[in-house]
Amino acid sequence: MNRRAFLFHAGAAAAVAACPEVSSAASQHAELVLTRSASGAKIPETYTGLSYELAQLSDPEFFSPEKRDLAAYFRLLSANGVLRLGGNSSEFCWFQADASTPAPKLHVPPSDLKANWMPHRLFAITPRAIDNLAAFLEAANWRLIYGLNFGHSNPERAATEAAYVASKIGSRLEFFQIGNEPDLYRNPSNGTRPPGWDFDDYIREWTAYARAIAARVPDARFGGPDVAGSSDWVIRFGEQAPQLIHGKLVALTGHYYAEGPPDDPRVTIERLLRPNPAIAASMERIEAVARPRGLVYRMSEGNSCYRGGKPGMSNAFASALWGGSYMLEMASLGASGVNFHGGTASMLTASLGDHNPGLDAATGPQTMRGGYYTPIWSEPGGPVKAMPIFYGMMLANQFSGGTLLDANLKAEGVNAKAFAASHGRETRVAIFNKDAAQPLNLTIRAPEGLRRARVWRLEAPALNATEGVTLAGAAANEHAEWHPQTVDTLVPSGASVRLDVPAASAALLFLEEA
Ligand code: BDP
Repeated sequence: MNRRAFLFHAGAAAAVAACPEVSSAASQHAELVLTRSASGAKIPETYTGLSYELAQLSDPEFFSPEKRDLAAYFRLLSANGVLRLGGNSSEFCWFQADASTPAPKLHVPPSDLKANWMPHRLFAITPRAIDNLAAFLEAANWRLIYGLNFGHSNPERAATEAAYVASKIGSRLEFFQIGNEPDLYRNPSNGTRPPGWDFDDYIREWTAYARAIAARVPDARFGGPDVAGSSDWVIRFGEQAPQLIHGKLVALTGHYYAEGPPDDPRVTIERLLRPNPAIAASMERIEAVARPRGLVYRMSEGNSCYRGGKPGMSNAFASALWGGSYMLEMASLGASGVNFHGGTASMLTASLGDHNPGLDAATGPQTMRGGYYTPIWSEPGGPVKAMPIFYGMMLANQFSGGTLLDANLKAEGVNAKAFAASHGRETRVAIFNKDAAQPLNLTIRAPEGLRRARVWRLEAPALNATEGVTLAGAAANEHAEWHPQTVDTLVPSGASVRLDVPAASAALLFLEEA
């Protein structure tokens, strides 16, 4: 099966309304009306997340309290974020409890190695890596979703690893996941299970693992199925798993890569920024199963472009507008969180069977060697750096803990999205003008009279700029120090305020009630 068959994939049906009569520079008069939402849905404090390969732990010092700048970057992104560990590499990781623990047998895929996109080696995880991870999470004040090997392991190994993880991570452990993208296991490019292996096999095997883990860790909680793209698997899992493990399932999870693969010439910034109606359609089906069962849905791994990202897009400003807007779109559809995938180039390349199609397709010389979508750049020996998408995530994170408002944007012919949430007497409004050419001249109508309005802007020299991205006029330094530098003040008139949002930029408004 082709990854492009993703249910969540940006489909050809997505279209931006074209407006040929309007000259590209003309400012579009648009209106945004904010109203209290009947649902009054709250965005969790833990909404913002990052995802890393589990194999990142094969270097026990990668997540450790000594990584002060990395922990500071996590804190800058969110005061209460969630780190998810998993990815393809998790199916090749094994917990080396002590020197006598035998390594599992390396699974060699039945198909041609070159055509197989799973790792081709094992990664040992030692107790020291988990101890360091616990201290890192403490320093960052983040929580953890831990993904266990389900590809090439057994319930006993998983239970031993889970018991150690639970004992060290304690209350910072959100839940365990078992397996990564099991809906792709039977594909030849994956080869984790034989062709014909299907959901019924999955849920049977999954239950055996979950029960073995619960026997060792009585208060263990679980999320799943962490699929690549099958909403049907999410729905069936949500219907069946709760009874099978008696209330220990807390979250439904799935992945979302907007585009891919990077060597497909049709994968462009323009296509990335188009609206994708399939997101809302899938979320509606999933929420209908999740809500009545007291479950939440988290997008546990994803980014702008699968197979390691596309240079000039995934590491460019376009990804910031896409990522920030996607996070808030998912929040408005009821998601409990979003984890964007990243990490070091070597681990992300290993997760793909040492393929690096992004680098192969690059048109110019590249400073990055893979993993173009990573929100935080942290290569061995180098400084830690925020990538463009990080700033889009920072903007979206300002909505964490807020109560969603309905944001009705009328901006005909402009590819723009708006979201709003109230935080006590302050309303925060995000406007993403993803249109490459048309600025927005916006009138915003708030539900209450306004006293003050401040604006942070998310900007860069161009959509494909890989440098020079700023939020509120500032970029973070290598120690993750960032302070708003340019904060525009607007003068409200009653409950309205005017705001210009240039083409290819975003704005975050802080509206204070009178
Ligand atoms: C996902 C895998 C992850 C990969 C990523 C990618 O879970 O390990 O790194 O895709 O393709 O399917 O970039």
